[in-house]
This record gives sequence, structure tokens and C-alpha cells, in this order.
Amino acid sequence: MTLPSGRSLRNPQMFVIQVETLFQSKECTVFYRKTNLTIFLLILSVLSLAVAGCQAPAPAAEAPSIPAVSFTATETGFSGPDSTPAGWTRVELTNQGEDQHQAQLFRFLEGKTMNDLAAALQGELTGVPEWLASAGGPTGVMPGASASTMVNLEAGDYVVIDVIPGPDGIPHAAKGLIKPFSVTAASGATAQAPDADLTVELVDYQFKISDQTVAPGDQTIKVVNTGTEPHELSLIELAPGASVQDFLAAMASDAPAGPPPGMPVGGIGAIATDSEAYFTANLEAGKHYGLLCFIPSSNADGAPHFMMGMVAELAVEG
Ligand SMILES: [Cu+2]
Repeated sequence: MTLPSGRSLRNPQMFVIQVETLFQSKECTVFYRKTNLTIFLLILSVLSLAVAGCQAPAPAAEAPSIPAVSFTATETGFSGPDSTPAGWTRVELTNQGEDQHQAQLFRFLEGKTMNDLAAALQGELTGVPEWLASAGGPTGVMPGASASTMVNLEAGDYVVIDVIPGPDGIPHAAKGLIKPFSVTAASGATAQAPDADLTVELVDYQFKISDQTVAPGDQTIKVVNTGTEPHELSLIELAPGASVQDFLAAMASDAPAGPPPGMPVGGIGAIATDSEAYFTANLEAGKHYGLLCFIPSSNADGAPHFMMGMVAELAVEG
């Protein structure tokens, strides 16, 4: 047993912490926190205890950081990996196209496949089919931008899809933004969920926000679906003085021409009932943001949830 090479003893407390992580046993560490004068002897005694067979359990492996899978969208398709191991995963989307894009993940249930999805997309969809589990992913990613979300992926067969309509009203999926993806069983320790600065609960049909105001800067937002339908959170940076209702009015088909008073700045695609996901938003001081859910409701002939009340606003301090 030797001291780790290159370690200085000028900061004994620091070294003790390192020793503690080497020998994670309460019996072995209980005498550590002594004064500087005795520290060296203590370290020696601890090391000799360890050499003498102190039954330290194997050090608890530090939870690994969240691994990333990165997709790139153009107007004709997605590029990116074909699979990833299960567990908490940072799903990133870089938009190299000319229109707004998303990378929505769905897991196939009931043995359904890409062929079933292709057939369903030919018909009139009034909601997410029950054989697709909504698994989140970045949404509302503008040209030239990137966004990431953190989702806890279960093993299975997935599709990465962009159902946002283009300027011609045709969903991007029909232009090629649809890609099979698989999640394999995890081997070894998996990452833990991140810490959140703000929690947004998705219910039928409302956003419940843990705080009505939030600090500026990078904020990690936890999104939990406690409703009975899949829900999403599309984050809109509102123009100064504009409300989220002003933004919605400008999106209506009979609205006067001109840019809407707000811009999508990310969020998280649809997640299933009783699931949670996270995304990081860079919020500007003093600005207001709109929260919208565009998911069509199977209970209302496909009416988007924002028309049923899934609209909220968040103010940033400063
Ligand atoms: Cu919704």
C-alpha cells in the first residue's frame, strides 16, 4: 500500500478526504478528523489498518455523468447514431436546416414497427397512437441552433421523428425527418437524473409551474407528466410587452402577415403519462416566456392542447 504519488501533504484535510474515498468504511474513517499535527501519523495508521485487512467494502462507484446522443436535422433527414444504452441520456439536436425542427423520440409498444408508423402517418391522426410511448427529445429548435434534453430511456425500438409542419403545412416527417433508433440494455452503472432549478407539471390541460418567476441564465427545468395524455412543453421567448396570447393570436390562420411576437427557444417533446424529463434553457433577465403544448388531443378530435388550456407564462427576474 503506497501513498498516491505526487500528493502533497500541505493540505491534510484534502488528503484525508482522498483517503476516505479510498477506504469507504465507517470503522476505518472514524478517527480521521484530527488536527494537522497528528494527521500524518493518522494516515499511517489508517493505511496500516487497511493493509491489515480492514474490511472496507468496495468503493461506491460515483454515478457516471449523463451520456449524450447527438442528432443533426436538415430539411431532408436526420443524421446521428442508430442506438444507445438505456438510462438517463442527453438527447441533443443541432438544426442545420432552414426551418424549425424537433427530434421527438417514441418507443414502439405492442410489437409495432416503423411500417405501422408509416401506415398511421398516411391516415388522419387525432392524437399519439397508443402503441407509441412518448419519450421526449428536443423540440422547437430554430435554424442554426442546438438544444438538448435529458430523458430516461428504456430499452426498446424507437423512432426519432419531426412532426412539426413546414411552411407548406406538411410535417417534416413526410420529407424524411424520421429515423429508426434502438436503445439497448444498460451494462454497468447508469447516470442519475440531474438537479432541477424549476419544475413544471403537465396535466390535462394545464401547466403547473413551481415558481412564477425564475432566475436568469442557464436553468434546468424538470418536466413531469401527471396527466392521462402525452404532453410537451414548447418554450417561446416572447417579444417585449407581448403575452403568450398575443403570440398565439399571431399564429392563427386569419392573423395579419408579419412575424409573430415570439420565437421558439426549445423545450421538450411529448412525454408519456407518469414520466419525467429535463431540459436546460438559457433565460434572459427581464424577459417573459410562453409555455405551450401542441399535442393533438384524442379526446377532442385532435384539437391541440393549447386550445384546451395548456398555455402558461413564466417571468424571468432582473
Ligand atoms: Cu399537452
